[in-house]
Amino acid sequence: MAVTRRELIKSAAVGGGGLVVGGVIGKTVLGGGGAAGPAAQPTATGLPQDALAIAKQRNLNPGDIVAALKTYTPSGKLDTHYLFASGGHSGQVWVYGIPSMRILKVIPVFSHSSYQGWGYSDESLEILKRGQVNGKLTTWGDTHHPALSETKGDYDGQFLFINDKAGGRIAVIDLRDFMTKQIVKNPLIIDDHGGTFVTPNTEYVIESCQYSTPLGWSYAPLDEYKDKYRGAVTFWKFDRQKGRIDPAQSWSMELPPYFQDLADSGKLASDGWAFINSFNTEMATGGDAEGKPPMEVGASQRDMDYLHVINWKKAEQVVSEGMVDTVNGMRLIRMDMAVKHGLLYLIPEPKSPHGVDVAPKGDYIVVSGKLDPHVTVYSFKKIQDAIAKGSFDQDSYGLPIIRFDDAMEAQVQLGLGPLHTQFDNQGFGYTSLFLESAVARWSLGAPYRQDGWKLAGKVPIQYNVGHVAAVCGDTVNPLGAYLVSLNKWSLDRFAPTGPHHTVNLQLVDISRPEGMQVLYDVPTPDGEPHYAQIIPADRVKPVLVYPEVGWSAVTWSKDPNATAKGKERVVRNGSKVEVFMTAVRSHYTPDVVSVRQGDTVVWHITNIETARNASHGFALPGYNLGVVTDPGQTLTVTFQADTAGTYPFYCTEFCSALHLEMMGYFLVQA
Ligand code: K7E
Ligand code: CUA
Repeated sequence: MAVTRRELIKSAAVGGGGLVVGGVIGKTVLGGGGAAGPAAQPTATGLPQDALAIAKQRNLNPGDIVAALKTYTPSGKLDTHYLFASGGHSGQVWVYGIPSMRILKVIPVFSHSSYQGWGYSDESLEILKRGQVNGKLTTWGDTHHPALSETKGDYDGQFLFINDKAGGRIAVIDLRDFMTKQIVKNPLIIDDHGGTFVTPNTEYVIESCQYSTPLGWSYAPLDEYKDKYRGAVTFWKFDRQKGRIDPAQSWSMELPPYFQDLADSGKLASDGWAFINSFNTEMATGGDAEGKPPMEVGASQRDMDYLHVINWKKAEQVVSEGMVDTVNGMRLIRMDMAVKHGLLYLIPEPKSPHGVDVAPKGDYIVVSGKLDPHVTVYSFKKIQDAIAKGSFDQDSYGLPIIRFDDAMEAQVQLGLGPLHTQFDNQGFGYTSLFLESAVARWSLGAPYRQDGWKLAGKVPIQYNVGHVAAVCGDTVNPLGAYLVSLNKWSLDRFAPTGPHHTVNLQLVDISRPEGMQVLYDVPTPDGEPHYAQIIPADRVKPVLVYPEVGWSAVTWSKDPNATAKGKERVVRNGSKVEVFMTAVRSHYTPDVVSVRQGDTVVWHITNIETARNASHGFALPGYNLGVVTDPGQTLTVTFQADTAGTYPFYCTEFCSALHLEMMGYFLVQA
């Protein structure tokens, strides 16, 4: 059955409803019946201009054309959603637009950014220094799970948090200017994984450990693992007014040395609770060179690991009553206290669990075991009933174990290697199938849907999906429409670029009940993303220029070192030279700065522009310095003028026709 030009035009007009997608894939569907316009091959002067001829020449089938129509975003039109994706071991956060999948921004977080001067200005260096690990300035990170701030369980578009698995750190990004404002280092754990997840009003940002060590990562031999090694979860208190985590109001709970994994916060029915997976409840410690089982074998012997169920509302009370130890300045609820006050329960969970995701109403908790073809659904009500009944098993640390059958609501067979689940507005869950390279759609039982717990369809993805993200897909009001699959292997999807392959994000249309459709592949710029979140664009309200000229992006107020036009100066005080400079198209004032070798130079730069997009860079070759000031912004760079010489400085942002002339001389006299 060939598709005629008339049908194509109709399908374009209705956005896909007029065509059966997939039904005609693989056949010659375009240009039949003499409908194929004039030039079906590229001409000497370029591509054919007739739509049908282009489709034929590019070998596009109707499904491709529908996908193009759903994603193509004409020049000047804006995307309707933001995707905030972890940048993996780039240490950064990436912002994409949906449906175009255009990359909009890399937000520098844990790693230097040459482009944005992150890690070179005093302000950004100070933020990175707060996150140093073992006193070492740590300039890379492994970001895993971004979390948008929430109000009543919905994304509010104000802040974004992200963890650094490698350093056990949490960053706070302000979405007024998409800039990192704070990094905190967890004083108990050297690495993390179950972060970041926020409680429904962003009271807390949750971060839990991955690989156990003695708390504070002090030395202990591995044969003392059971006694000395521990896991932990930290509830970082977020001060929304200040836009910062308040470490003094934060607290932690000691956990057994089971490798804690993904976490999620309760909401609505389960508000006040948190859930954390674990693996390696075997407490394997490796030693394959000494004839012990390799780590991954030792850690996969048991059929069940433990879901950790934490009553944080009650724990908060225990903390406020002072029933805590203080370790490295962090208030810590010990395991015995947690048991005594009913703060921590375990529930068996099958086969190397990875993702734990709370359903929109907070009533069900979905766990995926990597080696189990099912997702296991626990009922929060059943968990509460079991706790009330008080009949538990016990682990070797005396922690109460709720019996599997007492808490389990359903198991849904989905396929191979289920990892992570998101939700839509139709009562469906979407679970990534890592081994199968597919995303499964499955129906939730009542009160979500009447058709019961069952698989409802699959879409193949390319390839080996980790997380999936749907629009508001982990909130109390998921919106459906789009899903992004964050795939680990790209294999053959892109023109080859050597042995190191990029990671592949795929946009999937989940709006149609009859089936999901992959719409678009996009390679990542740098690093392997894990989780992402999607928010409607109109919920995010960034400023386009800073509120006043002379603005500090860190304090969000007038910078005391701001300089106005006409007030530029160089102030010498002994061997300290302070420069108060303005930048505006197309000059710096002053444009000549002379110092003596050995002087300390404190260089304040104020971009006095008020025009959108009028950023100015400041590059100082020979001193490893490059920063960027955005319209209205003031920032400072401090350095030792330790090497005599002649150093032209210049603007790195092509800001005007006389951009190349936007330069000056920094003279260092021996
Ligand atoms: Cu599955 Cu860090 Cu959430 Cu990677 S984790 S995929
Ligand atoms: Cu300022 Cu180029």
